[in-house]
Amino acid sequence: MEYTILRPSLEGSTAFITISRPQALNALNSRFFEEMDHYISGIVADDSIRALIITGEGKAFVAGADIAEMVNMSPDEARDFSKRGQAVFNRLGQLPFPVIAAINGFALGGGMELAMACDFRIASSNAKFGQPEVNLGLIPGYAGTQRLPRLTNLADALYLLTTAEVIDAPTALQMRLIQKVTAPENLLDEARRLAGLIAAKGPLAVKMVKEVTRKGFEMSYTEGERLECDHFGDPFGNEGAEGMRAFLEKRKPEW
Ligand code: CO8
Repeated sequence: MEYTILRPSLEGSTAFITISRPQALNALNSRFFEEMDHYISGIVADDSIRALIITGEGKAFVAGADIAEMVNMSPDEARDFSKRGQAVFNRLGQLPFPVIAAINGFALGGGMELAMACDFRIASSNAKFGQPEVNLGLIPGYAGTQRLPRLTNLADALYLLTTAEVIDAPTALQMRLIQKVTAPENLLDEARRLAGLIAAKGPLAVKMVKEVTRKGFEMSYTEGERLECDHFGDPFGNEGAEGMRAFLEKRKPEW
């Protein structure tokens, strides 16, 4: 597939996607979801990739779903658009390596929902966040109503969802919506540094810790604890044995 919106690249074991439709502030349209779905299908089984970084070109990360595409949708078409977007964002979050949102500017509506579908988020100090759907008489459709209260808390989520207030990066950090704020010029290097930290760890352990944490988060505490225990033994005898031996022998592990 020829990408017209995504600009994928690879630096060693770190994959990058730059969303590049700056003339519309990278607004998410059907074509974006087709390309993203195709891209995910291509990298999901690639064992050489240890992290994916998603960023936007220009002054926006993503300024929302494409209002021009949505304006004439029927209720059924809108529901389909929502369902399709949710499915693609779920696939993104389920990739077997960490997905880092590097938020370079506006992350509004569907853009904030995309960022929330990633595993964690770093942002440049000039990034802006918000769920402005109610300004348009809409509600979020890419799981913003569900991920936001889980990432922050019910009151902060309802505050943002009902007032549509646009918040700055320090406020988003305070709400724990994002994990780190950097100077704009350092954003991608910081994302690269984090991807590098991850790439130095046990590959199977990173994959497993993501899967267990994400799956367990959807379960009761007791079920999640059981899931962790079920998987705890898996690295013994292979990657975990090497990691522990390397520690005792005061050397770097060879994964
Ligand atoms: N969709 C389509 N086009 C957009 C969008 C968008 N979300 N955001 C910006 N653009 C376009 C503008 O129309 C403009 O195009 P043109 O040059 O042709 O007029 C271009 O991008 C540049 O934008 P501005 O001139 O407005 O730039 P400013 O710097 O003045 O303002 C803002 C930047 C504040 C970000 C402003 O563009 C804005 O408010 N954008 C809309 C933000 C918004 O409301 N986002 C939420 C959209 S709804 C949504 O995301 C719902 C998600 C769930 C969908 C579920 C499926 C049904």
